[in-house]
Amino acid sequence: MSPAQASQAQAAEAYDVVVVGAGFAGMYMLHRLRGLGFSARVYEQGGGVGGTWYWNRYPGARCDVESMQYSYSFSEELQQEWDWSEHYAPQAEILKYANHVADRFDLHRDIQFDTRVERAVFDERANRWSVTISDGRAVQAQFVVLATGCLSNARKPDIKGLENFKGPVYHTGNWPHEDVDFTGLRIGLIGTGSSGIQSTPVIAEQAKHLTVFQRTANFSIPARNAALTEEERDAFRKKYPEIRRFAREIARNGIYAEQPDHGALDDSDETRNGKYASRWERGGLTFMYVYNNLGLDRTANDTAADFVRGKIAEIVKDPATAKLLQPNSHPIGTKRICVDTDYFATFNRPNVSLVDIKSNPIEEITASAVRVAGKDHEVDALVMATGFDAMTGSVAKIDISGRSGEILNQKWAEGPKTYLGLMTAGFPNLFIITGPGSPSVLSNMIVSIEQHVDWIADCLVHMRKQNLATMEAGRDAEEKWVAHVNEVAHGTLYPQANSWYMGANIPGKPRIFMPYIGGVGVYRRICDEVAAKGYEGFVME
Ligand code: N01
Repeated sequence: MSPAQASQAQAAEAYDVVVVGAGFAGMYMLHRLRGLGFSARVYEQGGGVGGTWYWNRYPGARCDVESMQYSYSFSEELQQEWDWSEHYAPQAEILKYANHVADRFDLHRDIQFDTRVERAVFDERANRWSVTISDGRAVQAQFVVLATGCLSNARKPDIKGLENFKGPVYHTGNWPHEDVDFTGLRIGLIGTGSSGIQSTPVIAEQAKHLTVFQRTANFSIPARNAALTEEERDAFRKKYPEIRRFAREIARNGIYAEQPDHGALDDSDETRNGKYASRWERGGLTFMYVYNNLGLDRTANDTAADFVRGKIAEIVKDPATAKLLQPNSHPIGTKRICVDTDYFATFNRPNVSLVDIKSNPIEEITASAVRVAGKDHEVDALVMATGFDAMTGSVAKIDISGRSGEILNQKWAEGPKTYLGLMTAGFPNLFIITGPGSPSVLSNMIVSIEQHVDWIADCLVHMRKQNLATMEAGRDAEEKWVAHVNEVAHGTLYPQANSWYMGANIPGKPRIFMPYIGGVGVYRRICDEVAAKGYEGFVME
């Protein structure tokens, strides 16, 4: 290196850690790093913190995990002082909470907004990452943490003629920041996952007419959302130590709830249906926890699926519409179960219609209509509730080059490979928060985020103490972990669904069950044991 180059290199902006993304993962990572004395810079493509809650502003957007649990646990003061207004907080309130956290812990000063990370290249001689950001600069860092989110790469489907549509086209995952008023308009909504199911009843109340285009009918459980009383909040707060410990160590999915102790077929039909009915009345994701084998045994699963199909038939007055809304293509729970407010009842409204695009796919979108089976459904605006390139989509948008110039997108072309979901071999000092191969999207995300951030933080402290320059996943450990993740998944019913967990919603994406389904408690113990054994399976130098 010439003296000029050396002084230029010295002048380059350098940090111990670059964090990509200022959602809940990036925010907490920054907080921990600063507390440990590491220099860190966060780059965030949005104009503010909050990640998924910054982008997903569609009508009816809420979390499907109760807010008292879908919240940070790392600060006792924070969890005691914040008042959630409802059991399931609306998007705006969760975003307000994210901003409150950023203010309270003074995070903004180390976050650069409206900035994408375009490229990250590992320099083997210097053991440093060179990170190119969208303003054209390259910054240096010893470590890069991808806190890019699992459902952050919104996907507009490739439907013939979409570019010819004259009205506005919205995507639920990238909703405008200003109010969108559907009053007096005819709206076409494509997609019936969680986003479509949450937005349908709200749009129906405003629109002159709403036409829902359904490819796959989905299971949905009523949320039974309600305001939280001060007594309920108090009771929760007093119980937080137990709730948080349970969520981290015992619950499979990081949610404090009663755990089932027997299978669906162990009960009589009458008892079983009584239990389903009481869960249905209670509402929420925990519908699936009534028995311990609903995700494992198809016959057991069918009993729960039949119950929900029966409820749909009870709610929806037109038998043909009810039949279309009854899911039959996958076992219940193997696609993310939805949680709704009045979704099925919305189809009883005179201004709502359902169009089956499974038997007759959309032929074309014209300037003013969606054409199905030769019929033009006239619409003024389109809402795409068509989901995300999940788990790997946002990582893939960054051009990442590791040891010997290996390209991450090429390495993952046949499916993502990681060790513990935290690192991928050949890419030293690059961590992923809630990456593929970890419980991630199968869990209460904040529980998984905190676990990963704490594990990474401990690891960086260990490296600093031991004066280690690099850490990376060992190839053998990675192969074994990938095989284990697959084996566990294939012991369940999950791979039977064409879900985004499987990459099945993206044409050409490899069909691999991406998250680790072993449960957050089990997974945490594995990660802790690996660390206790001197980061077994990782190569540290
Ligand atoms: O996306 P999805 P989402 N033509 O992928 C359809 C979380 N989340 O945004 O099933 C026609 O689930 C697609 O049809 P099919 C939650 O984890 C949470 O709703 O592929 N249709 C499907 O119906 C959730 O699981 C909350 O046949 C097309 C829909 O679009 C995840 O985010 C709220 C199509 C996409 O459903 C994703 O949910 C919202 C095409 N070309 C989201 N392409 C809560 O916390 C896709 N579809 C409550």
